[in-house]
Amino acid sequence: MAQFPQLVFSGVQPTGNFHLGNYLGALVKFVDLQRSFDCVYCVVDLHAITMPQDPVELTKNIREVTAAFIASGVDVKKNIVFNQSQVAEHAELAWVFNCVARIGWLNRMTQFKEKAGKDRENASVGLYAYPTLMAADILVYRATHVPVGEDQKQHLELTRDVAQKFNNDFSGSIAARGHGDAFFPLPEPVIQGPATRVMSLRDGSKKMSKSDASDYSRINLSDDADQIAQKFRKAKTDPDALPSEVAGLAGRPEADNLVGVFAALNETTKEAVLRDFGGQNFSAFKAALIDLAVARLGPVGAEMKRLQADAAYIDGVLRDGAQRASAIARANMAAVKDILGFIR
Ligand code: AQP
Repeated sequence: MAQFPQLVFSGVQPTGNFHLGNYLGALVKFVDLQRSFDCVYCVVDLHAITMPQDPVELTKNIREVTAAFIASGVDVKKNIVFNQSQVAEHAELAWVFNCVARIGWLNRMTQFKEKAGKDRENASVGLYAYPTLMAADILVYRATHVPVGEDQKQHLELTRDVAQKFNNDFSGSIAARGHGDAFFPLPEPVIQGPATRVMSLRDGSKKMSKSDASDYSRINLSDDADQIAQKFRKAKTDPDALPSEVAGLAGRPEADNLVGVFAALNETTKEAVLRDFGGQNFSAFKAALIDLAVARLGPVGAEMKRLQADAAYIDGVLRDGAQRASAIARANMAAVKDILGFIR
């Protein structure tokens, strides 16, 4: 298959309650990857409206996610940072992909089943087509690497299927226009580290989530030191001491989750954490976890607040990013139109 220049793309929904799972599952990797790759980081506001949104809150949340990117260390000069709705080619390519993807593929998507719940007939068409828009987000830049949490693995697989089917269906036209044997790369998910799936602090079997009704289930990036401490202190655990080896975490989802969070925040492994804390009870471990979390997240939250107070700056970052993103997306979309046989 053709070689593609390496490019990272990832997106975060501006749906409020930006939390520790989003931070460790996505943002920390965004910052790591910018050292070795060109990166495009997007606030996916078109995805946000697949569920009901209050317009005033949505505007605030777009700025909150952008502030979280910058406060976490994403370099907005080196990388492209923008909100999705400013680059029309995302929606345009998503339509093409709606005609490439098969209904059977979308019917298998577990996120739709979870979010639509029992009232499936009343879910928006956009929620159902979410994965084809996500495929367009990535492929409109012909991105090769996508840092995400584990929950997005299935959507990434669908993105690869869409890319492959497009390349197959239009192989003659792709070759005739000088693109070799493939127009789209098959993007690789980047899912690694001890916190690819951070779980709820109230229930170790549920993902930490923005939409959980209980604020005690998650650490928000906007939480202050007292809130972080209180939430970890109240976090569900079990009566046993911590094990000395990772195998001892099996069947103990809450303990496993807190050890994983500690390891990710401390940039180490679960093995190393258990070497230090094995045999200790949770109160000692939680005290150390609180100190670590406050030291690591406190400055990020404070910087987010400072940035959010300057809406003009954030909006300027997004506008500048959108112009740079548009230049790439427009060229790729023009090539897609030629491949499809559209007149332009
Ligand atoms: N619990 C998590 N652990 C690790 N990574 C996570 N991500 C989300 N939750 C966790 C990753 O964060 C990135 C941005 O996610 P998104 O904004 O697209 O979010 P989402 O999946 O809608 O976030 P939530 O909290 O799960 O929202 P709701 O409650 O609406 O379902 C992605 O890379 C995602 O993998």
